[in-house]
Amino acid sequence: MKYSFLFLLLLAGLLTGAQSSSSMLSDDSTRSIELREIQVSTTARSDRQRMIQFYRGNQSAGIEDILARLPEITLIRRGTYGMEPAIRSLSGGQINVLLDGMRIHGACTDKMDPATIYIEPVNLDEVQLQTGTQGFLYGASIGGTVNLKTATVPCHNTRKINGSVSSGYQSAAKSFYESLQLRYSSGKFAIHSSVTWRNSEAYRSGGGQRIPFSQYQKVNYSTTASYQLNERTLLKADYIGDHGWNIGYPALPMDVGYAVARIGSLSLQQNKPGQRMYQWTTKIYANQVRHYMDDTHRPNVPMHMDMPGRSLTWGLYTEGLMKLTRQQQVRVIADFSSTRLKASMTMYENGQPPMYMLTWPDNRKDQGGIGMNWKWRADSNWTLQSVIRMDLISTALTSQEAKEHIRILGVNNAGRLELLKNISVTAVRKLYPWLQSSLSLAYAERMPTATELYGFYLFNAQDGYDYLGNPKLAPERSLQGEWSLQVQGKKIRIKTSLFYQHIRDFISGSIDPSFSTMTIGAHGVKKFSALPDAHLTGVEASLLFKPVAALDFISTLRYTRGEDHSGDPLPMIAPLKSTSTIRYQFSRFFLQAETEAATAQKKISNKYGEDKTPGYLLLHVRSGFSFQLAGKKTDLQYGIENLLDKNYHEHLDWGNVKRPGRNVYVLLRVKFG
Ligand SMILES: [Cu+2]
Repeated sequence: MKYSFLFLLLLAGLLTGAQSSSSMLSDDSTRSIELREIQVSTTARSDRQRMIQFYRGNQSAGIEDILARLPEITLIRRGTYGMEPAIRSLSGGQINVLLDGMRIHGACTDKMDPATIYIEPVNLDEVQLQTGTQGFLYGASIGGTVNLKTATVPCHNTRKINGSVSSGYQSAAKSFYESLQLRYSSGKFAIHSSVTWRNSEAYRSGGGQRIPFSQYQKVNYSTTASYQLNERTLLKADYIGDHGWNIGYPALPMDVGYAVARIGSLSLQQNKPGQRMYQWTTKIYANQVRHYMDDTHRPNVPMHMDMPGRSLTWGLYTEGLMKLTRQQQVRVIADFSSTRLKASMTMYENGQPPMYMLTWPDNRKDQGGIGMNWKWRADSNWTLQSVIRMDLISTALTSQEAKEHIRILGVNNAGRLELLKNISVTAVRKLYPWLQSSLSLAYAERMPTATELYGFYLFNAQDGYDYLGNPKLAPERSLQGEWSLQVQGKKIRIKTSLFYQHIRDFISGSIDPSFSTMTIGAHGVKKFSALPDAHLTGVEASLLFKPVAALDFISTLRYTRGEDHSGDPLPMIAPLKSTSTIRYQFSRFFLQAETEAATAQKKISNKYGEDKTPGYLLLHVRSGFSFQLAGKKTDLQYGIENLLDKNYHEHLDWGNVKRPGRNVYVLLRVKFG
């Protein structure tokens, strides 16, 4: 019975797919947080809009602070900057991190540069987050997708330059934040540019100790130009440049001397191009990341090393949303991308000639896929949804030198060709007008990463082992389910989700005594291999309560457990964490108080060298108001984070490096034009 139902769903999905149609991205299982400032508040305030202030508590904060507030996301921290996002404890190659639908591969073998660092919150429009059961529409993944959507500027015939200038200061790291935004539009043409500069010194942790090598400096600039070809068609060109230098990573043995990313794209957006088509976007893009690690500022370096890396990606996709019937819609996507990676290490030992080797032997990954999200509102109480994705992925070593490196691992032909299949079905049932239940089931696969396939003596500072790739690794496969309940009242919304995930051929490093270490002081060599299985179970809950117009209360909670086949806890699993915010808004003034609490994490991975992490409770207060300054609309925001100056670290913080202590911040923004 169950199976025939599933089969019917699949069949229906395939049939509608042939006609190319799909479902809205903003469905129940997608969490998207709009961050754009509301210019004119003609629309009713939605829950999502009510969350805006919560997610952007501190206007000078980076993307990472916004992501950290999503209950589904945890961040693996190796430095103040460049924290690596994880969705429900899955990270790296298990999830997709996209910028406006574009793939970007970091150029650092030590994961210092996740793609999230290239978007400044001033340019961010929306964080689209899809968890495991539906998160593979844009690419094979077992853990989901985070897509950071940047703001677009509508074409108006204003012929006036407008924009804003912001300036901020934070006391814990004596950091400065300066940002300028400019917009211009004349009829069919619009242009939007921004530049942001951040300069942060080594911060002080709770109790007042300075954390060495926690400083960073960066400049990010972006330009978006759009031209209205006709009433329904917009041609858009985007460019983002990001330069970072002197970026410290206190939990790693090296810092970043210089890192640069160049990200460009050209897209064609059609609004209602056909009777049944809502929108169609076609985009071609290319990006390049260069990354130079530096250990020259570190004391007592046994052997100085140069470690440059680079990545080059280009790709294209076409994506559309169509309405099949009054009850059915379908989103379809076809995409291709190609990524080239290379990273090397040169070691300088006193009195010896320099030693050179590849850490990411030159490699290429080509990926092409098609995906579809079909949604059927069967009646007023039932909605059914199916996401299907197929990817053909080929990887290869691209130089003779690279092949010679990998031959040391005992593999002659390291090229791979894989067909990856991802599918999910979701049923949403309205039980009462105020109560909705949703159940999702999915099968997903993901390709091993370049590091897992071809990594060559990559030192992991967390467990102290040199890691070797394994070109023969099978794709990870996952069976997962998610059940959510949502209560929706006039003044209250409560959502809870339970999820379970069973991963086969779980990729993990295991000690290989047949290799000797390269890094001085390393405990040994681990080779990536597949554990028979691992599983993750978790719960998330959120509460939005608005008793009166001036008051908002928002609270979130999350808890995840992960174990491998032998019952040992998986590494990098955050403990129970809860955040609560109360916000009072009166006219142009607001006052906000927040708590952030985590329990101790005692379920630790000894194999991965983890230790127990104590729990903590933090308190933040924020306030702000707007006023006219010389006729310009001005916002002043200020607050104190970690008011109690708690000396703490989170379980996902490598090296137990303490987080910032009491931080007083102030931000002034003047709008003009
Ligand atoms: Cu690096």
